Amino acid sequence: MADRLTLSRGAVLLGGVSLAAAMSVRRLSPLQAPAAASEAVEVTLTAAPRLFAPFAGISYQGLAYNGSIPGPLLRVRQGQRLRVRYVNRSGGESTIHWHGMILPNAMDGVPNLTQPPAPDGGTFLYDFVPQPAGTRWYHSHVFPQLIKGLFGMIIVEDPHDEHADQDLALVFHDVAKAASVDAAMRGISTAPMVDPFGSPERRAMGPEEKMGDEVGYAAHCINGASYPKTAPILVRVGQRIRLRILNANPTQTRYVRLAGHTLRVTHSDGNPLPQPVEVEALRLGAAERYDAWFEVNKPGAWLLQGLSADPMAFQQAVVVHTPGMEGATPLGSAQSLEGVRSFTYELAGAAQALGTRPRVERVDVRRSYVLGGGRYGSERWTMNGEVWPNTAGVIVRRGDRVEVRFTNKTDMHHPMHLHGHVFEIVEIGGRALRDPLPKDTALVDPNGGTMTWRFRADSPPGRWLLHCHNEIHMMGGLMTAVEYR
Ligand SMILES: [Cu+2]
Repeated sequence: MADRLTLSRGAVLLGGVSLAAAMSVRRLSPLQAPAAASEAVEVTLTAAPRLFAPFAGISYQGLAYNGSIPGPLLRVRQGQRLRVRYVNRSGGESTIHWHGMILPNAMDGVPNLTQPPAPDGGTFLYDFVPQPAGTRWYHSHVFPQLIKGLFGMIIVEDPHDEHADQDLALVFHDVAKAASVDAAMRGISTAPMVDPFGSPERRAMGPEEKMGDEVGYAAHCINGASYPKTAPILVRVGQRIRLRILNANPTQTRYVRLAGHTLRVTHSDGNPLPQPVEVEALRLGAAERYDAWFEVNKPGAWLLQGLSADPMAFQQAVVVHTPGMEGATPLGSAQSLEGVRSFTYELAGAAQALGTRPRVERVDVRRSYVLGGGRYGSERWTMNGEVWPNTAGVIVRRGDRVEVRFTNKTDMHHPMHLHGHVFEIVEIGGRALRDPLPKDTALVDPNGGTMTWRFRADSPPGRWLLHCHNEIHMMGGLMTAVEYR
């Protein structure tokens, strides 16, 4: 199939990929020469059905951008304009949401809220200057197209970033069992919880608790392939490697570990951390990203893995090896988090003692949401007892300082996502963060857990969705909006 990324005069295309590259770990091209302010990146993205077979015995009728799951890796320099001509041949209405971007509301890609969806066979032009810099992503905002494969990573290069010997994009994604998606939507799924032992998700559940809302997955992938078909990453002793990791799973949290190494986390959801944190494992809620670095100190072969209690979890792995070690048995990690120092917001934000409060600041708009619902056999997931579109929004004026607080009365973590803004986490479970964490998606703890965000309403005016990024919960009503008046 022809590569449908197209160029037009005066435009540059960075990070374009061929279909063949879809099956390998994509090595990002080195930084390009700075582009002139007048230059734009022009891309055509075509969504269409694709049979996806990452593992023997798995043949999944999915959807793909330009024939590839995940979609092409897009790469632009800070300040460059991006023009994406979206050609929708998905078989239904569709949009593209630019997750983590601050952009004109009409470019945000929410069907019937910010734009009329492109009809099947139709097109839509997305035209904006991607910002802020960092690791972001794009995906359909029409259910269940994200679940079926319409997602990809977009990187906005920051000219001030530290040098990396290799800069690697790793999209963690999974093949959902369609019947379990339907059952989860009705709250009667029999798919088990697969979070690893020692994880907060596992600890939140009672031993006899009936789930009903879990989605089951038939295959686990990184960049379009399952281990052992994932393309290995060749590294050299002395190199410093930057990993940009996205959890594109529509419902599950992913833990990621590189055997034999610690990871230095520098960015959360593409935004620089107050200071880097050293951990043994990353924790990524649905839609979260982390930039994590490691140094190669000795020859060897190691597995970079997604951890879960799913018996097929081994599929989500790639081999990282030094020259000559491609035949060696790679060192792996146990599928457990017991005794493992994994990333937490509290660690990265230097959480203070219980009972501390975020620093006093003028706040113009304050909103509290109780997250509820999700009982066995129910399809309702609520905010203050209501489901979208009846949930009360956050009404702001441009320039307002806004505080949003969540209290999660359900027994599941919720990856809450705000469109069009970067917020700061300032409080978790009654502990203030000394260094507020800049993010666009954050997991709110269950069973009465709290989290407070602050942000400035200085994005382009419009209606910006605020919702759970677990697709089942979002479709069950766990959604509202920040509205500029
Ligand atoms: Cu949720």
